[in-house]
Amino acid sequence: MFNKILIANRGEIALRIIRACKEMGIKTVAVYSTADEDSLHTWFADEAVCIGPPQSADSYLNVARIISAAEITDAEAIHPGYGFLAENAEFAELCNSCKIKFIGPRPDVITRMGDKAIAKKTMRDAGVPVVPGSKEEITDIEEARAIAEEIGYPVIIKASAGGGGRGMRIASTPLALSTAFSMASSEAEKAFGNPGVYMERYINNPKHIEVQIFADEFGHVVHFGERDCSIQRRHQKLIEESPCSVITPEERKKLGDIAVRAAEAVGYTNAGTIEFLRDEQGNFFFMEMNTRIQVEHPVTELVTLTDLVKLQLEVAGGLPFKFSQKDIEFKGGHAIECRINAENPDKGFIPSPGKITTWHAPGGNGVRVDSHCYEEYVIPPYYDSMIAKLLTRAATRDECIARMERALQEFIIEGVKTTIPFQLKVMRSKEFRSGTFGTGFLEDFLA
Ligand code: MV4
Repeated sequence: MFNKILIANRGEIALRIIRACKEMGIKTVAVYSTADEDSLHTWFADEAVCIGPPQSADSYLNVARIISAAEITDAEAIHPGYGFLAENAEFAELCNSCKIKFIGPRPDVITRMGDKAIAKKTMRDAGVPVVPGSKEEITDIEEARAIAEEIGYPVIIKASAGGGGRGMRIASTPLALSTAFSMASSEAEKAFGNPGVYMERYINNPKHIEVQIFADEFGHVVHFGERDCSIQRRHQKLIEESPCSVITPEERKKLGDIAVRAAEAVGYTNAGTIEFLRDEQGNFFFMEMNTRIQVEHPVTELVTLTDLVKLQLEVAGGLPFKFSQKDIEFKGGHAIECRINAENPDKGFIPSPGKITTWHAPGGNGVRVDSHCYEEYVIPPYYDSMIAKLLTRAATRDECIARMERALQEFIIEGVKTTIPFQLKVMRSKEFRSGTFGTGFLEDFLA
């Protein structure tokens, strides 16, 4: 196992990783920008190295400074968290060539899954169900027309280099398709430097279901069940839960087996997520693979009674799994996560940075709060607006919702606007309580 690791991230996830390290006897090195001198991740690490000014490009994305910080402090490995450099294959490659273990999958796997058209082709070849559409990238409008006729309208054009909802266009008619195709391609070129696009049949109001998978470095792959992440606004998740209300244990096993097969097909190692869309008829289709630990991993930790970050460290440290799929049970019941953002939901969710003048975090049975914030902390304007993850766990979904409603009411944050009042309204809505909502939920709810 490692003696010391560096955490190339900030905020709650940096703290989350530091906590796992402390419990495992691993020493920690934090890196921080000048805007994060007073963040808890900077305080709680054994050592902290300033890597530059606030702008991410000059600090948390500055590869040379991060590698130097690891070398100066003798860190043996780097945990990238999520965002920033977590899915940057060149960074993973550079770590490995500097004899610093990158805590995540191999660089070639990151590259392969980073191109969404290649990822989809890889999965189809491995027998994973995918949405009907183009087999590869489409290069001209004639080809696009022909495929759209075959699969039927509406269709969706997606950027190969996109992902997470960036660079998508929907077309309902052949006329709209020409515009959608050329716009998607030129937007992709501008945004990602790669004009490649592919096409799929458009699925109306699907559920966004993702499966947590994990692989050690000895070829063992397991899954930890699914998360329902359908409650999103402009591709920003606001509420996640596990299990998904509409999935039966038989379906869970089937979906889990598919996800494991997908991970095996690419020689995956460490933590990963396979995203699926579930249509209103209950069919599942592979969408994307995320090659990182995700924001919402704690809902899975609560229902499976595991520590996924510790498992990441063990696997990267070269340890084989001490368990197999049959040992993974869903004894935690139900878990829900609310991402508490410093945003104003009454003004289109605009960011609301600044000083937190009052901070009373909720507690009690079945409540977990992951946050780098505290009273008097000043939220810097340079980064993501998430200031806490509030999770509740209970035996049943109804109890879990009641507990979340209680915990949201207990959470008192003053000085900045937060998403708490909005999430309280969602908890109280009939539609959310039904559990049958799709990705269209928030748009309808806001209207
Ligand atoms: C789709 C889709 C409908 N049909 N693909 C958005 C994020 C990216 N991972 C995939 N996305 C979608 N792909 C087909 N063929 C609808 C979405 C989508 C969506 C997916 C998950 C969560 C929220 C969403 C919101 C709008 C659209």
